[in-house]
Amino acid sequence: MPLETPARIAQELASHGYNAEREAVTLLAGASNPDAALVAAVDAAEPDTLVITADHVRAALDRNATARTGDTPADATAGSVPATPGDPPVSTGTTTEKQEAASRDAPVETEGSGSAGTGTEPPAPTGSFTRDPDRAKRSLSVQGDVTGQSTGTGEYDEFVTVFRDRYEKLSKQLRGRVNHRPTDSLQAMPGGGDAGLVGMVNDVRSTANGHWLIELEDTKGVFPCLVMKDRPIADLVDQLLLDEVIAVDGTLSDDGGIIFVDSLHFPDIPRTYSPNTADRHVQAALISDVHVGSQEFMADAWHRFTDWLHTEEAEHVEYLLIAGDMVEGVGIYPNQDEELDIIDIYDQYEAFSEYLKEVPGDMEIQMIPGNHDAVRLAEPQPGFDEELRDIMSAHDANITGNPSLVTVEGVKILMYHGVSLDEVIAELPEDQASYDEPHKAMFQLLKKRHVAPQYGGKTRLAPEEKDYLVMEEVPDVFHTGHVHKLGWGQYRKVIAVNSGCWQAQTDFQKSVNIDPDAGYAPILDLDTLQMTVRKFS
Ligand code: D5M
Ligand code: FE
Ligand code: ZN
Repeated sequence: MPLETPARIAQELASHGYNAEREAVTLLAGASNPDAALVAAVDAAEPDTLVITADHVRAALDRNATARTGDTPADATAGSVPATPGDPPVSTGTTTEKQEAASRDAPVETEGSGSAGTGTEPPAPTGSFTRDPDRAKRSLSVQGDVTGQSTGTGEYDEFVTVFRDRYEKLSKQLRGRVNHRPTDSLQAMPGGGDAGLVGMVNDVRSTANGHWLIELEDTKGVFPCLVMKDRPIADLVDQLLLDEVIAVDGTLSDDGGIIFVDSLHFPDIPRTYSPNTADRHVQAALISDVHVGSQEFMADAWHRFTDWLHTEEAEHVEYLLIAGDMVEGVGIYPNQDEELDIIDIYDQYEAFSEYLKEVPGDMEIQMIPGNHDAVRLAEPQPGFDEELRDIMSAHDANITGNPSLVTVEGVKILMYHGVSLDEVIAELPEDQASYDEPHKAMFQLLKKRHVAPQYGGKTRLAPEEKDYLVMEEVPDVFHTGHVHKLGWGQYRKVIAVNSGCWQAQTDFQKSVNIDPDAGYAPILDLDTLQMTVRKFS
């Protein structure tokens, strides 16, 4: 079997239990007899080797002239990537502000990748592209990860604690905006004066006259706030979700029993926020929802993606961030088993691990779980347990919980799987949040400074000592998945990206008209925060 593509080579190595550096795979693909070169490289590796490096391959090629020059003519396609359908430029770039145009060309290009071997001329083993080998320049650290920190036992008291923490953190962000009086002192105040309140939205209902009554709760009690329907701020009421923390300013009614609201504030992203950027030209691929184990998992698109990662074009893509739903899981939705390709959850992770091995071994991988993964469903979700980490160990990925604030070369990327997006989209008006523009739903979460404000619907909350779901820090990039729709945009200089999926439409999705954006990889320049989307399907 000729090994014609980098992904095939990576797969072949994976089947021998090896991960490989990108340059190693390129060198192997460039050898005129890649099969022999691969065997020689594996032989050159020490017994405890996990990653086949470019040095292993060079050593093998030097030693093994057969592999380098090829006694047998190489297959016609050897060393080149098969033609890909001439994909049109990605047209789903639903950017709202100045952004890099969507991908202009087909994702997989072999020209210049140094991987083309003709079989008649020995390719120079060092002629492949060289990536920045200086790992010292890389940095990736994680904050706000619940993994190993979970204290929750599910007692009622803990729900009180987590909500109190949410209130404390978000009210701190809002205190400067209004002159907050705790609800008990508001109750004691005479009517008619100015009043400000920071509170959690307890209830929103319309009055008989069409005005809005918002009940806000602080640590002392609840207080009713009335927004008149003819005020411009009445539009903001549509954007409210239960349990989010807001501030209002207004006047107390004559009897002192209600606030007539003049202004309403969300914690929000400061308008003056200036994002962090990396000090060098380096990129990250932001993906999610791989769903290995589903019959609809798009293996071919995945292979094209990982092939591309091995090319010169992807030279600067040094990080791969995966925002949950690695596998399809078992028993997630009714009748899901009818569409399973792999029925055992551990087998699904084994298979996922094999696909992950196609990713160049010298890329850094960061992953968090989603609702299809084998961790608790309630958020914050801890990272994978030891057993699953063992299964996925070859790539030495950085595995943390959902959500995680990941700082990559100075750029703060908030990764969250995105289950709350279903809720935001269901609750808010179409122009504020929809499946076609998932980034707009993300803007709402940024505004509320919380990844899953509303508790009790689809989003399950695990009671913890603190609320891990609050955005205490402003992220530079907000990366989610889950809704299987590609969308990105900028909200007050913060880049929001929903990364699509690698699963074709399921029967359920067909039945409810969800048309997934499958097989795309958003690529983010960490030095400029420009986005490009590449299509592999
Ligand atoms: O869900 C992908 C998207 O599809 C997300 O918006 C939820 C929705 N979805 C998918 N399957 C179902 C079922 N069976 N019921 C309700 N909503 C569903 P993901 O969980 O990432 O596969
Ligand atoms: Fe998913
Ligand atoms: Zn999901």
